Amino acid sequence: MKLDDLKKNAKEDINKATLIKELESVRIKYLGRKGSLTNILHSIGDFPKEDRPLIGQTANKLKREITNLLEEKKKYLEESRALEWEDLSLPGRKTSKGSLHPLTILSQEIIDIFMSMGFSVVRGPEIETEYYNFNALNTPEDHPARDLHDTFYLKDGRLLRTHTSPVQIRTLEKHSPPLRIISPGRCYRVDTFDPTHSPTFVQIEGLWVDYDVSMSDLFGTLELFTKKIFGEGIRTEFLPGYFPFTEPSAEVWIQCPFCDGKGCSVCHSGLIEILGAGMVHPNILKNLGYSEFTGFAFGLGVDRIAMIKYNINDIRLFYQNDIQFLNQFNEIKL
Ligand code: FA5
Repeated sequence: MKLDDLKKNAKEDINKATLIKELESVRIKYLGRKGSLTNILHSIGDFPKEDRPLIGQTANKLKREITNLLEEKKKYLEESRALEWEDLSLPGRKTSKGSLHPLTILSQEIIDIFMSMGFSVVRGPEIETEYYNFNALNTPEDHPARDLHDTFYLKDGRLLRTHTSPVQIRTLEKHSPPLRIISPGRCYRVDTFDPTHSPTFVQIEGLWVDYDVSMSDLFGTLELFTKKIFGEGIRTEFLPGYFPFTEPSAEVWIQCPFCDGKGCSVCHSGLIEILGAGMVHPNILKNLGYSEFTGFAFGLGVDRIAMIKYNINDIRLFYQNDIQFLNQFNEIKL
């Protein structure tokens, strides 16, 4: 066969091939051990001596050409086969649905409850100065209450806030009463992990300052809040408390859902403390120039409320990022 004819036939065969196995047959036909081009290359010695170099060169060039065409076609067939296999009618792959963290979900629910009572939301920094975290809140350096609020200090003397109460001062410095605010955010303390304590936790501060706000307004507001968040049947205890920045002070404790108030390894006493509160200390209002006003404040622990509401007996679960635990909150809609 003439090389020109062989070239033409090989090109036609390559063009016609629609499957990779057909292409392989074409390769064998021309370039295999007994292929027609291989035969020509093997029989060069049979040609007259003077023709051999030209025939050899042309045949080798043709071999390269056919090899390249075969490669190109193979690539093309592989790519189109990949497309063929993509069955667009198949249902899409299911992506797993994420969810908001339970503490975020609950914070939002609590914010909504207080907003419905006319509170607006303000935010404060997590890195605080000693002044706002302690001194401005009637807690000077040698005050014993500081022992309960040991925290993490930065080299420059600032600290990770131990509660959201500094926002009370920051707000009153900027805005004069009457005002009603809540302030959600993360807090830090050198508290060892146990079922109800974590070194980092979420609080929501509340502050209501007006001309004649009283302790009964505080109780009414918090009672309405606990009923909205836990339901009408919840047993709430208002117990006396102590905070340097409120006078008088109170704490709200909720019956432990894990032992029905009998006492267990989570609560020890049958009750779980969810918040601290009280009437804003007159010194604080006086220092800010608002002596004619009264007010109440509270700081509630979102983690503890989440434990009770979602029946979670260990606060650590909120901070372990266990996907199975977090997935349970997928269905809770804000
Ligand atoms: C305070 O932090 C006060 N700032 C609250 C306050 C605000 C009082 C305004 C008066 C006026 P206390 O240390 O009790 O108070 O903390 C309040 C709530 O935060 C607790 O009831 C608890 O629910 C939560 N809490 C405190 N420490 C932790 C902790 N280590 N882990 C989880 N929750 C905590």
